[in-house]
Amino acid sequence: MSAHLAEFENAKKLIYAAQRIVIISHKNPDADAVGANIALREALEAIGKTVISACVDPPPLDCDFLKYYENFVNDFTPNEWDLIISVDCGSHKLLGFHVDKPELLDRNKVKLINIDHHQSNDFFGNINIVMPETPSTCFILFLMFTTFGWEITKSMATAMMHGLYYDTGSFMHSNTCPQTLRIAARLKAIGADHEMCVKKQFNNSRIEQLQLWGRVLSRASMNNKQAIVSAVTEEDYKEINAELTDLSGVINYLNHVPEAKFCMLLTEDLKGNIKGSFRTQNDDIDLSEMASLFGGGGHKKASGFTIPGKIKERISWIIN
Ligand SMILES: [Mn+2]
Repeated sequence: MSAHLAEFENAKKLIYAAQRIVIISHKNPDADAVGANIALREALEAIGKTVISACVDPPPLDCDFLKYYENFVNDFTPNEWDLIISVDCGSHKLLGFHVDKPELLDRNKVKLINIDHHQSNDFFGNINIVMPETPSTCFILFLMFTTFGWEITKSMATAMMHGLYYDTGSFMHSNTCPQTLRIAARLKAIGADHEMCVKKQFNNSRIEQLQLWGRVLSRASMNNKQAIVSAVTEEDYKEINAELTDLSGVINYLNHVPEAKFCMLLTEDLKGNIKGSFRTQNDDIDLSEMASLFGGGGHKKASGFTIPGKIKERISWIIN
């Protein structure tokens, strides 16, 4: 990771030369994009900069306990600012603002530092601190702040812990490297409110969500291809008064059975389409290929597709 020290130094020069700085989180922001924005904002304000946090979409509710959560803006005028810093944007398309403000992509007109950890990053900044070997943007910021000798306050530590926790799936994903746990320990020692991060991200369900998950789990069955399959229909949503977002997360439970080759969850999306999601624990299966049979895509171990149609249940009885 030492190769990034040169970029850190270049970024530092641009930051100290600027007075007015905009930090952009990617569209449909998650806890890493928001946590990174908030931590960096506090750090920049501490060295006397005027800073705004910007995102085309509002920050998610699970971040509502973080400092500056209420202070995100969804518009700004680029030529009124000296420097843009994007955090966690895996491609220039995820800035969101570039659609209305194409000058954001003009490297002569607007100075931009791109801080990110996605493999897909297309190096759209004047300076690109892109570290796909790290699990989260908050992780990169921790390295940056400690390299610069900037103080990390309690509220910054909580914001960074929130991002680290989210992007490692509470340290369960394989991206949880030894340094991830060392950084988490340092943040905790500073006073990061890690219990609140857990509470907001994991112990935070609506009753309608539990009821919907109940239907998904009770219908799960293993077919003769050793795939676990379950489904929810439009009627389920209506009867429970659930929302589409209530479904997110339940597929990880379908993926808990080690004997299964993979699992599939079918959902009606309330707009006349069927959404299929695949997950597997198996290293030998490529689910992105399977999803592509239905015009979808994704990763080897997690993929999905959307096709028009309705789901039908078929029950068969046999005598033996
Ligand atoms: Mn991230």
